[in-house]
Amino acid sequence: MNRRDFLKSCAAAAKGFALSNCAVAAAGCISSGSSAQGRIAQKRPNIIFIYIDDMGWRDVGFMGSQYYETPNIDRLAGQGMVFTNAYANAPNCAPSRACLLSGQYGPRHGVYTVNTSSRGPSKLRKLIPIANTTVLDSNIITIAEAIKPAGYVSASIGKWHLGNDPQFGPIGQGFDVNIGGYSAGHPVKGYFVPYNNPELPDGPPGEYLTDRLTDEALKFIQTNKDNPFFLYLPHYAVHTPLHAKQELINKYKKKAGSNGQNNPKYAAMIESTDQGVGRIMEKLDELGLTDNTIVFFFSDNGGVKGITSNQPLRGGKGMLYEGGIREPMFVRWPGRTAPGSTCDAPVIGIDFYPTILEIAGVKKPKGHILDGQSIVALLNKGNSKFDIQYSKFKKRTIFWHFPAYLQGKAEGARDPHFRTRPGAAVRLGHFKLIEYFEDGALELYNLKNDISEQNNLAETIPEKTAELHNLMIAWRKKVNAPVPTKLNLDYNP
Ligand SMILES: [Ca+2]
Repeated sequence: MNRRDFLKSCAAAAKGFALSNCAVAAAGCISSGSSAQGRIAQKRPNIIFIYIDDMGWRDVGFMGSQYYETPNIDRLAGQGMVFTNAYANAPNCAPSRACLLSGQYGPRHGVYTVNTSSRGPSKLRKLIPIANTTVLDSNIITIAEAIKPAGYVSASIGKWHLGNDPQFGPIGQGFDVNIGGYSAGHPVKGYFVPYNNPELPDGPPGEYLTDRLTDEALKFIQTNKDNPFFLYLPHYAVHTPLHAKQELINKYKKKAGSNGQNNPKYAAMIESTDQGVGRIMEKLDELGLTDNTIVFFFSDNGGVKGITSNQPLRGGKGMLYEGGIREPMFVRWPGRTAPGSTCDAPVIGIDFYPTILEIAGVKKPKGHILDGQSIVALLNKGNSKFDIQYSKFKKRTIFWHFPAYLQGKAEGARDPHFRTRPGAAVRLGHFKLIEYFEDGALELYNLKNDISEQNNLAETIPEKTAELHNLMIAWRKKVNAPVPTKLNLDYNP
């Protein structure tokens, strides 16, 4: 079923006809036209997905930062379950978002990187990389479209980075509200008014973008307090440019750095983001929505080397090493996630789509491929399904496919010219294999005792290397993942 047919069948369901394709689990699936319907619909939990841009694994207090101050985020994390092995689907922005919103691995939609896949000096690129797609195909049924038949009103407030409305922006992709989302991957004029954002009218002089997005989120929650809502809140923060409020910058200038984290402007941006999270939680409390609202917290790729430190992880944004893809992540679901609980099972961006479907009580849209798995059964350790699911997640393979060049010199990278050359990665259990397409080189790491990926075991444990490489090759076949093989005639290192 394509997207148009899916939406048509949902419209039919809304009128009370064939419900099967939309899988409405209970009555009251369409948002409240009356207070009685509203009460029924409110049984479905609200979903808030806080998605920080470029935030590294250790950039929050609950993950051990001693420099950045995130008391609100930490409190929220402490009321939920923290996932210590959570991954972005890619080491940079657009592909991670495309995977999250579609529930599909990169080769299904072709969004592999940001802008062109041919970044960096041509003479240093041995291969012609796979062409990149910069918009998410509008025929793909996004999370917002999938849960709409259950009565969810959805908003995307913040960065989109996958094309423009009316077709490829949030509205084109099924959100009811779009505030600030278009093709840009960062605030083009900066974080203070004027924003020059076609989807965000400027506020008063001095207004700060992170605060404004929080204000908009509060308004959306207030407006939709009586019906189930899905608030996708992809903050522009903490992506560059590093613009922050002066009083916060001054505060961090006086504070000693720790563990390689010492940038006052970046710290100030993180604190403004944290204040926004605090205000959203206050709003939920004020409206009595806390118990019926599930909050996700996640980032789209690793912290940027030179701005923050991802220690003890190797590398940062743009790399397939852990520093580029491992993210701070938690879920708070009152009554479900035990306060202070943690989970070390690897989870990845494509898992959120099926997770949100399960929360919303909606079946997978017919014909839509989902590459991830719902993490709902992992959220409650007392759940009878927990042990089975936990063991499944610990044993499953997850993949990254990055057939593109990302320029830039950065500590932790494999070579001095590129953060990443075309390559791929797979994780199974504690082992992770990285393959480089230019020369076929393989790196195998045991993350259990080498989280910093310093000890390449590819030749020490050839049978494990072969096992993971074969899994990667089989997966590429399954998802039609293109591998660059054409030589670049300009290559002259
Ligand atoms: Ca990013």
